[in-house]
Amino acid sequence: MSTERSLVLVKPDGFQRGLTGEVLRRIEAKGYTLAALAVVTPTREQLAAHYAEHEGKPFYEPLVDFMSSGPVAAVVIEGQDCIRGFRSLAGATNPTEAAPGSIRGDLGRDWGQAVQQNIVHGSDSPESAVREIGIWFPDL
Ligand code: IDP
Repeated sequence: MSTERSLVLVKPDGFQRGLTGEVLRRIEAKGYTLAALAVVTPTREQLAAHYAEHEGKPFYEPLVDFMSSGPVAAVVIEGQDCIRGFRSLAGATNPTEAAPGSIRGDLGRDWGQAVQQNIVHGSDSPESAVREIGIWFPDL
């Protein structure tokens, strides 16, 4: 167990629905702290870097369209094992399958769109976290 940082995004669906405060509340209630916070409308270049591992997949273009459709809240959180911990708070990728109690399970909707509009992103490994924090907060 170690203190680490993770990159969290409140995606355009969550931001537009006014769920940013609820996501931040759950992060803070869990005991993680906020190291950086910004509201930005992502550029396609930023998203290409962020989602490089998914390039070529069927949901990639719809995902970039969706993520560039409006503002997101970009957040760096800090805390013990917060990378795995936030993934657990977020729940499974598909909101229909996400466990009740998780952000996606409680608040996410699944209308069978080309892309899952699942409210939040969280880094999936220490390497991803460092890479993603560099994309969203180059000065941090
Ligand atoms: P994660 O966000 O739970 O880590 P990833 O597999 O990294 O999931 O996928 C990134 C994002 O791409 C997901 O959060 C979701 O918005 C979208 N996505 C992933 N897989 C699919 C799919 O099979 N269909 C539609 N959208 C998907």
